[in-house]
Amino acid sequence: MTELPLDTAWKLKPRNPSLSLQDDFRSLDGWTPATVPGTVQWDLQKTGKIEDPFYGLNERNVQWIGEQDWLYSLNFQVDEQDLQAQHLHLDFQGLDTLCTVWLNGKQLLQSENMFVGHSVNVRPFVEKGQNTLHLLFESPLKKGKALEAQHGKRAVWNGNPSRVYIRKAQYHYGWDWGPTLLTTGPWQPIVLRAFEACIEDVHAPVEVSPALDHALIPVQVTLQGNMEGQTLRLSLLDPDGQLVQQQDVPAALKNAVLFKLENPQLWYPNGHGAQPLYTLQVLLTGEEKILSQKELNLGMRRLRVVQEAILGEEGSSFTFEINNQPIFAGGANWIPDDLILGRISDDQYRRRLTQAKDANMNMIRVWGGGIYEADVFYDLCDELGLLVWQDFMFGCGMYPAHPEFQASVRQEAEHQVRRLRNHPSLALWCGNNEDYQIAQSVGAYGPGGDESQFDALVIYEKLLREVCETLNPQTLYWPGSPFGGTDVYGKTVGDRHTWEIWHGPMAPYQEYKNYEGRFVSEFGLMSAPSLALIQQSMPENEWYPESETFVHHTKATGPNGKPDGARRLAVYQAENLRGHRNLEEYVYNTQLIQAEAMRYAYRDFRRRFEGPGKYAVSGALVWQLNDCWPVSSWAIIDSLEIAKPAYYTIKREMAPFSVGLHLEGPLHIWISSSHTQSQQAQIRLTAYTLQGEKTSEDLRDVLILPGRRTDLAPWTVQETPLVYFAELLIEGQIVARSSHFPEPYKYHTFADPELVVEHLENSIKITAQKPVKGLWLDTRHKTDWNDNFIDLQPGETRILEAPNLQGRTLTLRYLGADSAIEVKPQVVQA
Ligand code: BMA
Repeated sequence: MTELPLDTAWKLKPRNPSLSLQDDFRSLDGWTPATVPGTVQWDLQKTGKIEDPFYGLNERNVQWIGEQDWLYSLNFQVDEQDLQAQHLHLDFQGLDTLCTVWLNGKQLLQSENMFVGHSVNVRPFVEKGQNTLHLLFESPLKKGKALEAQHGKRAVWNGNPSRVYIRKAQYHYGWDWGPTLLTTGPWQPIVLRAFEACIEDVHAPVEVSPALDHALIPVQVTLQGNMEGQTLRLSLLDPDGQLVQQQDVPAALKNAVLFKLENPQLWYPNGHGAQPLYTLQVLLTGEEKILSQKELNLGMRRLRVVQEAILGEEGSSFTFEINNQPIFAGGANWIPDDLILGRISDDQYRRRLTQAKDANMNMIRVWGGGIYEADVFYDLCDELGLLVWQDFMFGCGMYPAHPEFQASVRQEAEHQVRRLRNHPSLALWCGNNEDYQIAQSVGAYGPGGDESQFDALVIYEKLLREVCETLNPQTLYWPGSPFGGTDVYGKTVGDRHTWEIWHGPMAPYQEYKNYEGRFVSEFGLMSAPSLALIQQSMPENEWYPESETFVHHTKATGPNGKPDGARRLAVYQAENLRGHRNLEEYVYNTQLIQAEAMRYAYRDFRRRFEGPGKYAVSGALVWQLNDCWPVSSWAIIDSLEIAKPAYYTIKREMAPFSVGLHLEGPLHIWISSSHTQSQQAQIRLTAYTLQGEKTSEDLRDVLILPGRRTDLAPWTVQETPLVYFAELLIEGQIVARSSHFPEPYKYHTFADPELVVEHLENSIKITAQKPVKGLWLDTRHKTDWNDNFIDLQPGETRILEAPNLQGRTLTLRYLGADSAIEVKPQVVQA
């Protein structure tokens, strides 16, 4: 097989409607060089024809691009040898979105779905020597509106409502954390493929026995072309690359084999064990030469989603069980890491997913308003132990279900399920994001709802289910997120999005425990991005939270469609903190509030993972891990890749051992563990006045039970208000910490902590004399701290490490500080 990527010498231009299409392609005017794969927006930016849409208010000036049609053109050469191959295909791996393709004047393809790849037999059209490809991309907005006029306007949350008619990443239409940028172009490679015979697809659904002592690996290979006299060689390599099994079969007779592995090395999610990956190599050979090959990484794991009764409670659990071990799925929702998709490098994917892993996360939800992610994303999830909750790409809308639409969705689903089904990280397929909620809100679902108004029900409950159950029956199909019970907002069955905090009634974030679900697949609280990002993405005269540009970079809107991000943030700030005096303090305050909210959320949700028979809450996925541009949002990592304080809070709450404290009368204390063994430990409790005088201390022995919560007897200390610290010790070493400062913070004046700070080469050493909360170190760059946003007790010294401090000056701030403190690098004499 030879592959010729058509990735150079392309040109593009806006369609000139005053010319016929043919004349427009023929005319020499207006063309500029184009990158393929790529998009119009990115090319125009690179060539200086538009300004960076992410800077300042520039987004407003580039809307015309999505409202207009575009042409792409390429001349390419085909030589005699390629022409002699039995099969000649042109593969369009992804076209964004409404695209008609002509080769040498003959129409090859009309594509209306960004999530589908096409492989077209071009043998009848290709000529020796020069060939010409013409692509017309029509405006998704114009086409969507035309379909809307034909089929009716539909309810949506976020973006132009015509989006539901177009199979394009829905966040491109604008979201409550993203700009509107209707990208256009061949966003995935275009490749000319010449072959005699080739491997189209390999499916290897691993089945690990209930006793975990062996695995069956049936392998099914889909072939194309002439198989006479050709051989398929299937090799299974262990995680060290050693060949463990091999089978040769004549390709014309057989395309399936079964491997059986005794005592397989088991794959576990992050924090629960290792991620050994076996390799399956498939070779198609004929006449001593390799015609085609494919390689898959396989993980040996037994995965189930258990829904069973909960002792003394209503409804049923929703627990991921891996290798017979129930786990608390702690993680995050993922949105595309950029709006310009082609810009996301493999390394960027690695950095972002590594951040998730380093925060002790074990699950990522690929949210339905984005894209089915790049292959590298899932490879990394396999490698890093991040389970994937995979939505189908429908979000916050009343989608249509007319026959052409369903046909397109079926093609998309089949394509994507085939592509992703072999990944060990793939844990669940999910029909959509919040479409059952919007249906319930318009009276088409839920108690008293008229389901005849819910057209897309046939997609979520029939079409997608059928595709998954046919192509990937090993993975659970779940119709929506959220879904379960008769009321989609119910708390006792299935998964739930908890937005009573932030949205809806704007309940205090201290109340997450009142809004739990069996699996909380969304919840979050907004904050500003890093100061560095604000300064990089706005002109200096706009560096204040009330500026037009700042508001433009806060996309949250209320039910009336008007911006409401700053307003809601102001309420949470006013309830908890004293006011900010400058932008830097504003950033800190909003980020502190977000971090505190996440402490309550993860801690209280995990607390309800109580043990066998009582997995009352089995998952917590924060909305959202990442951002796609510079914005105030719910993200815990901003688009400069800088982790916010909430990131470190989540890391602590999701650690293998975490300590929970709640002051409800006495101090309630518990430990959550994800270890599989019991552990003898000690817990040291200390209480101080706000001025830092120690009032009580207690040291207790505790046997921590595995994979669940262990409660300790409550601690009663008389004086109030007090600051409490808890340290969990194993053989004298602190393995987890927790603290409780009196709330609301705004009522209390905290003593000056009298910090002593040393900036060493790759670490910062800090000693406090008084209790200090929320101590935050900011280098204005992405810095991979082992810990940050910490609380210290009087006399305590902590060393925070980061491999990439590089002698950077940093600023330090804590709750109640009058101003930020600058810490310069210094060499400390030994
Ligand atoms: C969730 C998501 C998104 C949205 C977020 C914040 O429910 O599914 O649609 O961005 O809320 O409002």
